[in-house]
Amino acid sequence: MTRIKIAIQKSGRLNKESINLLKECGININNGKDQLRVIADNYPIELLYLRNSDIPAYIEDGVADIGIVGENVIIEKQKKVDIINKLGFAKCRLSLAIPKNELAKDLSYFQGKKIATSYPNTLRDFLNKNNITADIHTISGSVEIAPSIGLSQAICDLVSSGSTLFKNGLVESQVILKSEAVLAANQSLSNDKKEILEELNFRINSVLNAGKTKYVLMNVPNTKISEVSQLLPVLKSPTVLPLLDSEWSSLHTVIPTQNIWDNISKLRNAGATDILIIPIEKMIR
Ligand code: PRT
Repeated sequence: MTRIKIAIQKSGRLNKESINLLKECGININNGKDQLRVIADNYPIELLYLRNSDIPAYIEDGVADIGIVGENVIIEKQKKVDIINKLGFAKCRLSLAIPKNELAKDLSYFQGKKIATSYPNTLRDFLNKNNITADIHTISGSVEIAPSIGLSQAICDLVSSGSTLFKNGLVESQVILKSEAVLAANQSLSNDKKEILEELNFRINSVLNAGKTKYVLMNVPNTKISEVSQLLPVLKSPTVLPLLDSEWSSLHTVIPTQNIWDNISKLRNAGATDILIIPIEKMIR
């Protein structure tokens, strides 16, 4: 039987959400302690637990067929893999940062400066594209302390909340790229494996779409149904069911989680009451 091999991070920021996503896709993952390879018993997939930074090379080489990995790592490692889907977690940006008392009005500030980073390839490409020549100093960790110990005048590192920069007296000056976890694939998968990947990606989309939306039920006076319906960013058209009280109806629909409170306020103002907001587990489209 053909199985697809998926690489996921062994431990670190991507590990938990990668496993959760596969579980949400209905894949049984029974992890033994310290197991580095796990075969699912209800889906043709084998999990390989690897380091995030090694995953792009393993996918390119075909050691793994697919993988869940930070997009920034694929770019930095300059590996040729296909990005199949963006997964919406581990969001961050790779940014240039400088001591907070410095003023960098534009990129020319970095001309001739020493910049510490763990992302030399991405930084070099960015500086070359912008005709800036700087001294790139590659270090493998604790990049944020480089300016305070006199190692560099600026840094280029991943930022999510910004608190690490703040704690180290640095400010973000320029975003180089935005990244999130992605599903990536080897560029020459067999047709059998492509089929397995297609089904997996279909399930992933159903999980991701469900997270982006809520199921909403509300009571609406019959005289207001048309007004309320016009406010709904619905899939097709809302479901309207009669209530025992013949002057009222129950209206069911799906609305985006983003800006949900703005939408709910508009619905209330238009006459909807008793509004229930319910999570959706999967959305098949
Ligand atoms: O060892 P392995 O190779 O498996 O993992 P890794 O070295 O890649 O490290 P890990 O697990 O820390 O990060 C995995 C991936 O998570 C990264 O490649 C990114 O794609 C993503 N990610 C998202 C982040 C962050 N957010 C992040 N904030 N990776 C690192 N950071 C670090 C950053 O380097 C800095 O030190 O967190 C600090 C900044 O965070 P804030 O919140 O203070 O801004």
